[in-house]
Amino acid sequence: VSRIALSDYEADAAARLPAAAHAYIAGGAADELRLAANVAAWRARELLPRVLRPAGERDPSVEVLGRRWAHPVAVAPTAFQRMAHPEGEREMARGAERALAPMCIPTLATTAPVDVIAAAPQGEYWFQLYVLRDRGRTWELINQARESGCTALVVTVDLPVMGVRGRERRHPATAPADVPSLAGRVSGPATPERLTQEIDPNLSWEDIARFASDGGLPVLVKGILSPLDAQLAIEHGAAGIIVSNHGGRQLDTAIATARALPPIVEAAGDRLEVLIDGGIRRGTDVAKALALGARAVLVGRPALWGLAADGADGVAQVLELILDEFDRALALLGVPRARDLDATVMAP
Ligand code: FNR
Ligand code: LAC
Repeated sequence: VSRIALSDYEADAAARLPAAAHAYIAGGAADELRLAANVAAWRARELLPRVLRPAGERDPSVEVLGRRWAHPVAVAPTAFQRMAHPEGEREMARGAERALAPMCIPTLATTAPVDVIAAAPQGEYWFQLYVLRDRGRTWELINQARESGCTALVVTVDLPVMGVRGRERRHPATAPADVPSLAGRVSGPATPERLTQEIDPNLSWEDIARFASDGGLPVLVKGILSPLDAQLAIEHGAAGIIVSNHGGRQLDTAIATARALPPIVEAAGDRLEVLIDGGIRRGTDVAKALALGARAVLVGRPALWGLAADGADGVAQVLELILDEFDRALALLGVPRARDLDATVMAP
């Protein structure tokens, strides 16, 4: 019982990973203020539990994009998972499948989506799209993702350029293996900085509308912080958004996601499904996100800590830990069904 909280996996991963991989995973933008702020913003919100509401039978399931999820925690897309483990995305998929957690497969995966899914075929998969300057290739990626069995397209819109990555510059990494999405496109050392230069910095809302109408999959726009952009997402055909500041890796001092959420939920109404990530480390954080109107949450670094610490077992354990905490939170809040969480359990 040496690992009883997510922070234990963080320490374990830090001890095992080479310096460059650890810097890439743990780092944030510039002064890394957001990284801590995302976590702190969840912690700062107070809960207002109810009592004497029978909680012997609990139901953590939620509905996302018309599909029933066993619980509200998914694995966020994170690039180059072979930096964390030699089997990379395959082990991540096995761990997520075991914990019944949907996994969002990144464009910058070191394993092609079809091979990720083959490793854990019972899982639920989304594809995270970085829109490349090469639109022909971009459409190939969308079509491959759909044909492989991914059920949604998550278009990440907060990386026209990489943020100011101080830790990464001090400990330069190269991608540990080929990135099939960009096969043959990059000569010389495949650093994260170089690979992300293939991403189109001129992406616009018209592109989102095109992916939504022609991609054959529901589109979730990832990286929304302003309610004005939530409104535009509705107007351009998105099925949902992911409130995210990219885990504090892009624009330092951008708003913490827990604080960005309420006005976005209000702007979205029931026309857009709202998910969120950034700094989710405890079951109570999951409960707060749902109480504030999110359908589900994603975890980025914690899944990578589990992967680095113990492969698929570590991923499953990290997810099961946070889910056990969430289950206890439902009982202690007096709200046994996750779907019934609402603002009445949040202190003003
Ligand atoms: C990311 N993130 C990310 N997002 C994305 O859309 N595409 C990507 O390729 C990556 N790559 C990536 C690599 C690493 C190492 C990290 C830590 C993060 C962002 C990720 O999806 C998510 O938004 C954050 O990680 C959520 O914050 P937490 O859970 O890490 O605090
Ligand atoms: C990152 C990119 C690649 O955050 O999403 O490193």
